[in-house]
Amino acid sequence: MRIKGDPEHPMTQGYICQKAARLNHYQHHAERLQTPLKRQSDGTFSPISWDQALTEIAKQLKSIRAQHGGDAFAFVGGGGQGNHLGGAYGQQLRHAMGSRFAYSALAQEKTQDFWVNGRLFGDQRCHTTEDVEHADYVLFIGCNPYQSHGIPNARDTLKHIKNDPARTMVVIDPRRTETAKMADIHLQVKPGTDAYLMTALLAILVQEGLHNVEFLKTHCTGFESLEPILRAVPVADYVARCDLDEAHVREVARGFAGAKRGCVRIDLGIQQTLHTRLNAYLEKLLYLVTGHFGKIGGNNLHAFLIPLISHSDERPSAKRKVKLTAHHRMFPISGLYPPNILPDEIEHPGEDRLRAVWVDSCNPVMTYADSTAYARAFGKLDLLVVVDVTLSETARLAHYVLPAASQFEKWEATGFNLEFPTNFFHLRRPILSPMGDSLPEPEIYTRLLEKMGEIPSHFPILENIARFEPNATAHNLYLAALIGRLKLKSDWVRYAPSILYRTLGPHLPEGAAAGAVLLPLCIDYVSKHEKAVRRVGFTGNRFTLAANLFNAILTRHSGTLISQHEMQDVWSFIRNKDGKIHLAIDTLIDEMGHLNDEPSPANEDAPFILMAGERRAYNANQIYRDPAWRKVDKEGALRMHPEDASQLSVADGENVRVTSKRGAITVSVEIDDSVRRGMVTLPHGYGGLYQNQQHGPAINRKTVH
Ligand SMILES: Nc1nc2c(c(=O)[nH]1)N[C@H]1C(S)=C(S)[C@@H](COP(=O)(O)OP(=O)(O)OC[C@H]3O[C@@H](n4cnc5c(=O)[nH]c(N)nc54)[C@H](O)[C@@H]3O)O[C@H]1N2
Ligand SMILES: Nc1nc2c(c(=O)[nH]1)N[C@H]1C(S)=C(S)[C@@H](COP(=O)(O)OP(=O)(O)OC[C@H]3O[C@@H](n4cnc5c(=O)[nH]c(N)nc54)[C@H](O)[C@@H]3O)O[C@H]1N2
Ligand SMILES: [Mo]
Repeated sequence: MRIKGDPEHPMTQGYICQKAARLNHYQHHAERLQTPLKRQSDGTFSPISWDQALTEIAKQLKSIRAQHGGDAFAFVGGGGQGNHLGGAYGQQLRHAMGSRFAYSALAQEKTQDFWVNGRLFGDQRCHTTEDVEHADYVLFIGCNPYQSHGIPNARDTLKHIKNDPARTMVVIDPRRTETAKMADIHLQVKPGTDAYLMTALLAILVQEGLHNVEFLKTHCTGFESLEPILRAVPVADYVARCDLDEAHVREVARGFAGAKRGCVRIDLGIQQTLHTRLNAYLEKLLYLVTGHFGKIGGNNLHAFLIPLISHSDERPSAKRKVKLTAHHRMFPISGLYPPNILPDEIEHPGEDRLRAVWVDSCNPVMTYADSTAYARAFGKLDLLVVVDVTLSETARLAHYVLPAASQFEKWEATGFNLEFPTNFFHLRRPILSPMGDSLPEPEIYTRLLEKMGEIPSHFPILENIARFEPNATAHNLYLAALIGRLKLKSDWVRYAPSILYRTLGPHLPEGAAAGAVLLPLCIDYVSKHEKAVRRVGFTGNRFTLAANLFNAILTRHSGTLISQHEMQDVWSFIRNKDGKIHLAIDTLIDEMGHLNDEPSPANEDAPFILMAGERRAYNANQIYRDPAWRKVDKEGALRMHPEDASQLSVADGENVRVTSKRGAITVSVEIDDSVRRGMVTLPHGYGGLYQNQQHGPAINRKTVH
């Protein structure tokens, strides 16, 4: 009937973002999938039963595995925005196939960041977070939290900073965004030049002696490799590249260094542009060189319950086997391969090409770069299966489409719990029954593994024990039996989620079977963060503490705090043996020192820089299908500065053609003086088909490569 925030939620206290408030449009519309579909030879889809679908798919997967080996298979996606619980179940299929190829959008936007974390902190899972809420000096670089909500309770948090004269908000963005309008200082940087700007900021810090010598000495190694390069940076030249005023840049460097509690928040504006890997390094150096790390209001490492990524160091060593892709010879970062190479890996002429792709919770044909290449490559696969709630553009190309229950219709959770020092978890319960024959992912993958013969349909010992141990706070006997079974049958370790789901799951309260996979994660969490878990009120001995945490997650329907760390715990999260942050990343220091040798990108043929993927009031990646939810900006207009528009004699609302090296699309213009001159912006998440009509620009079809 209506969606409201939950005041009982321990983190949000009832704050919700504009997308959440309209979630009904995502799950309640005319194009929800209701049954499994099989593509016929004439290209149309026929509804089939789950049994037929999974039997046929299992047979084909096994035959591909037998003939070509597991690496002919890739798993793509596996958890989007807010639906990460299914991911744990989905990855089992990749293990069953014996494939190492996991592709996801994370490897399009964030793996350079994870890679740098690996070098600095010793493990790619050392993920950093920012305590904007308590900072008195915040640098927002290439992000617009007012619209995208990348920080908790974004609009309230921004308002507090704005209204407090003692706190300073700096926004570095080529557009005067909704966030920039609330800022004390807006550096309207030229798009793509952030590496110059951040290097200049660091150079000013070092050249003016504003760096935190004590912090660098106590907590870091390698500053001596960085320092001479920064001392030599010609600040004025670098700032000129960014088309900014040097005095403003110096003011920001000094303000940030002098702040008591400073932090940096970044996102796509520096992650999907030029120099992305160097950018990841530089933004981290900003808070490390000033010592705004490991304290309230600073940047920190944090604990997490669901491990969304793994650690995969690409450097060859005796212990490590790195699986390179067949065509691009690309290594994984955090266990993930980058989507941009996927079409080539499928179209690769060798015997070792990809032949089967499984897509879950993502829509590569729309969201990964170069839609045309995706559509062409997917057409060459022996098997394409898509698990989705709707007949997405990717699903339209699939051999089989499997209908997932929506996030209102199943137990779900996000793994984006990236808070420090206090962290939370929210297992959301279903409030509606699955539409039609749709099923939650845990059920889909478990049935498929059974069909493939990877796991039996019954585990008598475990089922019996689970039945006789109904008290959810004490799973000791069950766990002992599970560990015993897995020791005897080590092949099953990789299927632990489905085994827990089938055996313990049915005995969990309110049908929360899908939550069974959280039990081992709680045990792991408690073993790593026992004191922090106790600090938020959990009790119990070595065995029951984790069960109590698990039980609270299952039963506290508004979510629960799971841990509260002390600030100094941050240092124990660092994985380098010496406990220090290793600042010297030679390749990046070299790149930083040579930025000035790079020619400015030539733009004679293309006078405009396109930002292809802005977050706005009415986009939500490719998740909302029915355009009826958009009250304004229905067409996803191209934003253009008034002087640029008048030079081109274009009026507001008029159609223009946007042409890039790749091709062209027609879009309508919105004249808007918040964009820089010479820059135009298009929104992400439009261009999808609904009732066979395209709504707004499909940006990855023509404009991006
Ligand atoms: N409303 C809405 N919210 C969303 C999403 C959505 O689709 N809609 N998607 C979610 C997802 S998956 C993500 S990853 C986040 C992304 O969240 P954000 O990164 O905050 O959002 P964007 O609008 O993509 O980009 C941020 C800013 O980068 C600026 N920018 C562009 N080029 C440059 C540049 O060269 N330098 C600098 N410094 N800035 C630049 C843009 O003007 C923009 O204001 O949002 C999440 N939240
Ligand atoms: N040009 C350009 N391209 C971009 C971006 C950009 O800014 N510009 N942004 C990039 C970024 S940051 C991201 S994160 C990606 C996002 O792109 P993707 O990773 O492809 O994710 P979504 O667009 O969120 O697509 C989610 C799909 O999951 C389906 N879905 C929703 N709920 C469920 C569920 O419970 N189960 C299942 N099985 N499916 C479900 C939806 O129907 C939808 O088809 O796009 C990237 N692509
Ligand atoms: Mo994203």
